[in-house]
Amino acid sequence: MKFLHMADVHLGCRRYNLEERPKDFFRAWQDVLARHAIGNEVDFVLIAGDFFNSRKPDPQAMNHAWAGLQMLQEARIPAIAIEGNHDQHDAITDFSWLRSLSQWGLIKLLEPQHAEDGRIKLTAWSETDRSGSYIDIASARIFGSHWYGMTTNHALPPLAEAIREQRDPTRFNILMLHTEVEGQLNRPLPALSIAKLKELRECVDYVALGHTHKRFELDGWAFNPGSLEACSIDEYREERGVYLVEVEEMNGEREVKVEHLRDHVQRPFQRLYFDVSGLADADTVAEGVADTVRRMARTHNENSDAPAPIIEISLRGQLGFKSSLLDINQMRDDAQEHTGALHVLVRNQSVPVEYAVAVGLDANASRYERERRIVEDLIARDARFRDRAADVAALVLKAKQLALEDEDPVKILEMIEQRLNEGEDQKSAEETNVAENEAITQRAAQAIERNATAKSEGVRTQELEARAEGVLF
Ligand SMILES: [Mn+2]
Repeated sequence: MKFLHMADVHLGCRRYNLEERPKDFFRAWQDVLARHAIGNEVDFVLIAGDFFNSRKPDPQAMNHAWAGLQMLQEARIPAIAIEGNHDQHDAITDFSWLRSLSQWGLIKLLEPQHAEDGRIKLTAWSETDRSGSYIDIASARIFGSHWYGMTTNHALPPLAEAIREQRDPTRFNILMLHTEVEGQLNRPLPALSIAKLKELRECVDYVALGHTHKRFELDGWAFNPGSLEACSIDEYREERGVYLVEVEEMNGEREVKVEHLRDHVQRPFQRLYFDVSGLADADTVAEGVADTVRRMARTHNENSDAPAPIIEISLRGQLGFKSSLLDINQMRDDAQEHTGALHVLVRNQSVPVEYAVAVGLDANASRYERERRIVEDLIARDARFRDRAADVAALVLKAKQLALEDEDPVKILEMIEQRLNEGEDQKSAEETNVAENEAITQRAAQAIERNATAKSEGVRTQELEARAEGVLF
């Protein structure tokens, strides 16, 4: 037995409002079907949720769905689907487009029945009703499920109990499940914990996951293929594709071969970074960006069949002038023209220099050191204190410490005044020194000048040099 497991097809996804984007999702879906489902003569295709990008797909998305499902039907390959969060039925009505596709014979939508007492009832697929919770195809028994969102941890035990009763030990039991899994999205409260998922282990031979748009696998038993296309540029680096699964039974031994295929047609993405720190004006930034594009951007050959890339240019660092002076559209148009990209996005993620505090602070710096640096940077913006920002920062933190220790406010004030005055005294002393230094320098300059004059006048140089030395050292 052979089957193809995909998820997150997201037909109708129109990111960046580009005409071409929904077609990208269609091309990926069509290519996967032609090459990996029909090409491998699989027994069935699993679509583990988010077939559509929306529960109300537009007519174009419905055409795309129909065209692909038609291909499968002609090849006599059944498509088994469950709902995902994007195409889940609306609670206020019994109708949904996935249910309609199921009624029309284009997919088999598997849905458990939820009884009022919290128990789950699983019914066998009925070709007359075109509905059911599980179905037998080839040597597999395939169970569907709903999208449970944040309640997945609670929904799973009753589902597992129902599967335990309905599983067929002579078959390869598959559960299709659209869910976020612990450890994959770096969120503090994952919908499904690994421990809860593993409770299914004794009754399920293969968990066909969907939802997370990147490939991951758990214990060679639960598989998440990733989406077919990158739904946003943030996903472009992720590994995504479909699983081709082969199950062979020989003399009571079962061999399961799972292969992740990623070679279907996809829109290429590229992300470039440009650091604006220290650049004097908008023209310099524009020139720098243009240079980066010429050195690093992928260019598209009009004569090739490969799809043109979507390129994102991200401006980073500290911007030393008003960001409104940047001509973002000009940068975008220049990059577009140079690369022949389908689309160029220029995102200004730089920080205005006046807001940039504690830049370059070591990541391991202590809390005190961080606080001190931030206060110091803020103080340094005030010309009156710029020269002694470090001292004033220490003073601010000292005042804070005293306040936290419930010191008398009058005493804190006295301490501040005293320290500030000390600073002033020191400053005036420094100013005196500067004045003295200047006077010395001036005298030295005069001496050298006299020396030069004297030389030209033929006066004995040595004597004058000695005189200059007396002044200088
Ligand atoms: Mn999705």
